[in-house]
Amino acid sequence: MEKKASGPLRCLVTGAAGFVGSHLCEGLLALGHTVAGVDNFFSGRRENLDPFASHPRFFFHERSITEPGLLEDLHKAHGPFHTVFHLAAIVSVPYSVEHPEETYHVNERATVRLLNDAEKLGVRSFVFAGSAAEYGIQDRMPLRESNAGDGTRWLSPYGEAKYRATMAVASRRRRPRGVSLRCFNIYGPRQDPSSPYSGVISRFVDMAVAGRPLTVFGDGLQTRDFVFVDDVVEAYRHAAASADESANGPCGIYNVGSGRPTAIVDLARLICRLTERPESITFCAERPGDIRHSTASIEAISRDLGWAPRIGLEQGLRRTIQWMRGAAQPTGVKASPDGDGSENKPRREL
Ligand code: UD2
Repeated sequence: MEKKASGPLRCLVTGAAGFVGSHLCEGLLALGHTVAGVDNFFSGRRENLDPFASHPRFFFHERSITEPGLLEDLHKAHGPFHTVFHLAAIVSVPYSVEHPEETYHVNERATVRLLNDAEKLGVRSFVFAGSAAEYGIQDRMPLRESNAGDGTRWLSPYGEAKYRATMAVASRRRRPRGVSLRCFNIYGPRQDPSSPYSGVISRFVDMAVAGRPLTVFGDGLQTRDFVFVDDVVEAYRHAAASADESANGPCGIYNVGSGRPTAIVDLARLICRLTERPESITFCAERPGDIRHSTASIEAISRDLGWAPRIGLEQGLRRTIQWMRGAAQPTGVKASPDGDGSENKPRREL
């Protein structure tokens, strides 16, 4: 079923200055929507807002999602929101281990309050940034949405808080319709490579561009499921559009990944090749608490929301490398398909 055309909408994006949030704002603005963005710069970066900060349909509020009455204030200032995209969170897993109470407060309880306020204010759709961390320790791949449950052994307060928030979001069927996207390893322009816990692709690209050896932790045979940030933006738009469907429709939890495992050592070799550097890889001690494998099943999201990733790993890496080298890349949602045929599927998006 093709989605009926929807006109410009008013949206709220929390975590607007984050890596994914800033791409989402840009994509929504490019489609003609009005965007109110919220960020307290705890981990978001002001420069991420630069490409669209002065856009006439973008309104920024430096506030925290933990402030009671936030949504009501924004509703008063801008009028009713069609969709709340809730991405603001404590995003560092090690930080969550050191600050569990703060993590439950921000990632779980503040989400539930926003959800309740969204209901009072008649928001149509509430799309939440869930995480692959919700699956905790698992043996069987690929991971299906039903694999996380109350008996899951989480590796961090981050994973547990995201799981609980996801369950609260997904229980809302109508006004707002709640959807949680369990994103796997997202990568792309604007991902900050500067911390030891930054995404492996941002770190490897940074090392390769600087001419340093790439540091692989452990034997490099551990696998991850990498998904390009523009594809994630499209998944958010598809999820928001599902608010227009029946309350008895599909469940509200979806994995967002490529559906394919990539070994970390293969990733390192590919990045060396794409940056035209000699293969220079240093094997270091395994990272404590590292999971061995993580691959998404993307059956549910492709069946229910008509979403499939369009940017293959090599293409996404090229764009990330180009950005890291300082060649400003147009980002957002105008990416050309990667030739896997998914561009021909019916797509329902905001
Ligand atoms: C991701 C998320 C994390 C949490 C977790 C849940 C990111 C950045 N992190 O952690 O927040 O949701 O999933 O499962 O998305 N590696 C190297 N060399 C490096 C850096 C990393 O070999 O310089 C390895 C690392 O040991 C791991 C893999 O690369 O095996 C991926 O590491 P990551 O930190 O990018 O992501 P991950 O999946 O551990």
